[in-house]
Amino acid sequence: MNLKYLDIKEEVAKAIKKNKPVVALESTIISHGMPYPQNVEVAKKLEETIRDKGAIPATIAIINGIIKVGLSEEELEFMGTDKNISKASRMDIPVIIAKKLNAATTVAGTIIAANLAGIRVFVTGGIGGVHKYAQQTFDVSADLQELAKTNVAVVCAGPKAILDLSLTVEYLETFGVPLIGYQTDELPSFYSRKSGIKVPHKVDTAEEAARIMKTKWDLGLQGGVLITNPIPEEFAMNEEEINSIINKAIQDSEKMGIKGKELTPFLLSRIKELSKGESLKANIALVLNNAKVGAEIAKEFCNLSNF
Ligand code: PSU
Ligand code: MN
Repeated sequence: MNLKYLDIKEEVAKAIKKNKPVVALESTIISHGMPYPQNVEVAKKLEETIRDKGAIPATIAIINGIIKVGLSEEELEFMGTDKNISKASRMDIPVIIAKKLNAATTVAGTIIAANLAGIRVFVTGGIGGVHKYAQQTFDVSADLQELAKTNVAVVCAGPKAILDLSLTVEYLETFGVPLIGYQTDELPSFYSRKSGIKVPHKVDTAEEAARIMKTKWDLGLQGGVLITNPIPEEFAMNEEEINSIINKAIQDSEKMGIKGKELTPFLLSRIKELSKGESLKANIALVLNNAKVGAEIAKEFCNLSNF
């Protein structure tokens, strides 16, 4: 890897070098997942939450063609307000860098950057996955392929409920990604704690999650670990209500012919409108909750490697 493409913030680089806990955060959630000003507020609050738990946050984005690992407050603000920020998944990264452009990194993009920097834990809201009707559209997020091959653990609140959860679980199984329920037997579905789908494995503590990561990589098994942490009960949305809103949003996207990388941001913003802002509140609560768990796992993982 040519280091000229990577700029790791000093505080983050020091922590990585000393094997102190670091948690990566994505920027697509800021630039394309939430409206201003909540996006910037959440980005800052996520970093604060991780610090309060004793880990160092590293929000990741591509700015002027450089992969930045750890952003300043101004850069967070920029990612939340600038209108010319695209969305970088694996396929986009070389183009954005070569053309010296700005882009927010998706889950896949953030996993790649975290791995290059040597960060093993990454916190987000929900991952991309197999979309509903993927049998016809072939729309499967590159997030799943990245989890299959790159050694970063991702803490999320489940695949977004806009997806086909059963097909997403099948895909992860085929590609050998350990799918873990954090203190739950049931796959959480982002806005709600339920899905009716069992997770193959459950952990009760952050230490257990860290041990699974370490064991996987000690064995030379390439790829990530997906830890799904349910939204706190008090913020969970009624499943039937949110599902009917999601279906309406999907119908709207079909009518408008929205496809490819535009689809996920469109659905998230339409769901927010249709739920009168309730989905945004849930989204904020779940991602902050994931930050707490992610920081704990990062600490435990460092402890395991230090002894
Ligand atoms: N989860 C959220 N908000 C988001 C996303 C996930 O709560 O904005 C983003 C992530 O960056 C994820 C991306 O990687 O959506 C998936 O996009 P696609 O389906 O185009 O791969
Ligand atoms: Mn897609």
